[in-house]
Amino acid sequence: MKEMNRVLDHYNSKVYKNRKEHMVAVGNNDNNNEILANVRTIPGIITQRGCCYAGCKGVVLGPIKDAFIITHGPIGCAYYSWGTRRHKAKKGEGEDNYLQYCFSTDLQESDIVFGGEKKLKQSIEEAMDLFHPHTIFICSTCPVGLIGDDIHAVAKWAEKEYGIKCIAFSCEGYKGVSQSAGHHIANNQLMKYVIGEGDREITNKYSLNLLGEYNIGGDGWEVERLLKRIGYEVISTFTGGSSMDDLKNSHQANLSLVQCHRSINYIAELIETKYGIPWMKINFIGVEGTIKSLRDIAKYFNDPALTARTEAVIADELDFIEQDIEYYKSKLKGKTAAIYVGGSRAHHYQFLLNDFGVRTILAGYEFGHREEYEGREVLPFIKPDADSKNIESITVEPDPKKYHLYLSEEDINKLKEEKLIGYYGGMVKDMKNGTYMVDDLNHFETEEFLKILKPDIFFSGIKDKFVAQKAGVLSRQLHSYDYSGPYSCFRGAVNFARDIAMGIYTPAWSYVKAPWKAAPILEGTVGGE
Ligand code: CFN
Ligand code: HCA
Repeated sequence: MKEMNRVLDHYNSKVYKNRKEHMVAVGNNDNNNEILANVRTIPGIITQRGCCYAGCKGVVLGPIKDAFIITHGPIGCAYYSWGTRRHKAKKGEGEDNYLQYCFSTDLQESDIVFGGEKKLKQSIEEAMDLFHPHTIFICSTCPVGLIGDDIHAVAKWAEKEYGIKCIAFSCEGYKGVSQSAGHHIANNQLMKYVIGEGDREITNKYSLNLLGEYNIGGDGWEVERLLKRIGYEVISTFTGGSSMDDLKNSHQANLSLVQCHRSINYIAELIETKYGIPWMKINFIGVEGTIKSLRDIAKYFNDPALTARTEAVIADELDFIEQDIEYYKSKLKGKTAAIYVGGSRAHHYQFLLNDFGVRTILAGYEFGHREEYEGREVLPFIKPDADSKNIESITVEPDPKKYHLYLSEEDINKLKEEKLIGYYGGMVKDMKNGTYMVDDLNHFETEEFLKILKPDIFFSGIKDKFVAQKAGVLSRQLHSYDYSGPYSCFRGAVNFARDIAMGIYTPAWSYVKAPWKAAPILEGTVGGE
């Protein structure tokens, strides 16, 4: 608590009051660990958050390999959302892959004054001439919303003119308070215009959608490799490495798995409502998490042969990494970490750190909602025709609203008694007393917390990486994995541990001295009151 107050004490009273509500001293507050989240950042504070356009174009749409995405706006927006996120994709037989390209209308001042629709049409003509894409996405940036270009009309024109699919996304950067709004906009359009359009023949009765997996550093490929070994078929991954055709066929899967809940839970729920495909929350970050997830999926399908294969693959994968895990545990045990990432990794990666005995002492999301911090009461998924005996400990998170479709009041009470209705999600339940949760951590607070808490590693993104390194604290990027990965599943855990061990034990640290250790520093009050 006192550490938190030392950071807050620098603020004027107004900022103090606001930022205090975004911080929780876990187990040491009168507020039941409640936190303020998903609200706008105080203007002037250097936040790490992205914008609505980044969430729509960069996060959800960007990884779809054969959609030709035009950023309607300044070139800087297009460039920001291109390349750095490290979502990977392989070009399949006869497929396109535009991931290495960055397409933009490059709006100039005169376009802002006279309107940009003409330029957008020209860009589409040029795209058709040079690349002949079957799908074009148009993504708006802030100025487009301000000048009022009708991108949806242009999309309709393109569909008619060229007989292609052209979808417009009104994801102007200023909408919402973070990238989270952009996830919604992207997903809603995919639901409306893409999902359900495919008619691929699917024979495997263990077919899956992998939702909220963007194949950063190859994570999705590693998950898929594992699932395939067991006998599953991944129909679509939203959206890492997927083609439009994969997404169009996602309505044919038997079950959807949700890795990043924050960016995609709405799609899982919509697919369930529209096509009756249930969904299950899983987590393939961390060895223990991966084992539990594989077992939960097997439980859902409830086939002894599949369960046996699951156990055999788990044993084999564990055998493969066992020595490395023991080695890295010996190197990392007892170290401390701070994690500050978008909307789900700040929680998921705590499990992976636990696997190696690394304690998380500070964690927060850029844009997680309260449920990602505090969790919410959830009910196990019940198949409409299932009786309650089959549900056991399946960790699934359905929409509680729909629960009553499947269960009687009596059943609900029985489940409550058996404690099968539990608390799901929420990082707070996995954080030890005496640690801190901070929402929308800014540059100033980052520096202060690093000074006070002195973690061995700070996991975050490119915007604050150098704040940490200049403070003499090892930084690893948990958005892009710097240049590494995959970090998912069993083998990814070893890659992760190797990267941290290399960072901690590099002799380079003997050449770095934090500025405040080398010379006196001036201290002042932020916001000046
Ligand atoms: S890949 Fe995901 S896992 S989608 Fe989301 S909430 Fe971002 S781009 Mo950066 S790394 Fe991050 Fe999550 Fe889901 Fe990535 S923690 S901030 S919008 N995110
Ligand atoms: C985004 C994308 C981002 C940024 C990463 C970072 C990503 O929010 O626009 O700040 O290092 O993962 O690429 O989250």
